[in-house]
Amino acid sequence: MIKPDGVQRGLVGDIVSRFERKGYKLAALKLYQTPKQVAEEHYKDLASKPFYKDLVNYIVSGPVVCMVWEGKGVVATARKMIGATNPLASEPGTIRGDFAIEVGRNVIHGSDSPENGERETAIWFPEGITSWSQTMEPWLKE
Ligand code: RTP
Repeated sequence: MIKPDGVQRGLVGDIVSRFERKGYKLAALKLYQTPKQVAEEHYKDLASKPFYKDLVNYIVSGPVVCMVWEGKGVVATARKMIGATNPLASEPGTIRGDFAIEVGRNVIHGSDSPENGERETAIWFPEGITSWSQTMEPWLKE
């Protein structure tokens, strides 16, 4: 999920492009104004943290871009591409390392396990996602 700061700052294209160029397949994408209860459900494991309220307010402060990416090792590799939670600890070349300074404005969320990827897909895409499996061939040749 590209968080509201990433959308407002015009980073959507760059971020999508990084995952595309890596070779991952975009399975779902939408611009979405998050209802408060969706943000609370997504971050319910952090409900006892002192920053939880600010985090929920941040996520609902503007539209986010929800995405599902597919491919070999995508969850672990996406975490590497995203970088450490605190952008000051993120390596240059990662999304947070390149674009962020504040932990509370760290541009992007990525699922931390395949199981949480499934859980979060159900939260953010309750309408379901349609997988597509065409080869490149029909898009290159008439
Ligand atoms: P995310 O879920 O967004 O990918 O982040 P994460 O796994 O790297 O980090 P997590 O510990 O799950 O925290 C979720 C989000 O909460 C905000 N946060 N603020 N003020 C703080 O100390 C603090 N710590 C975490 C960040 O936006 C973080 O991404």
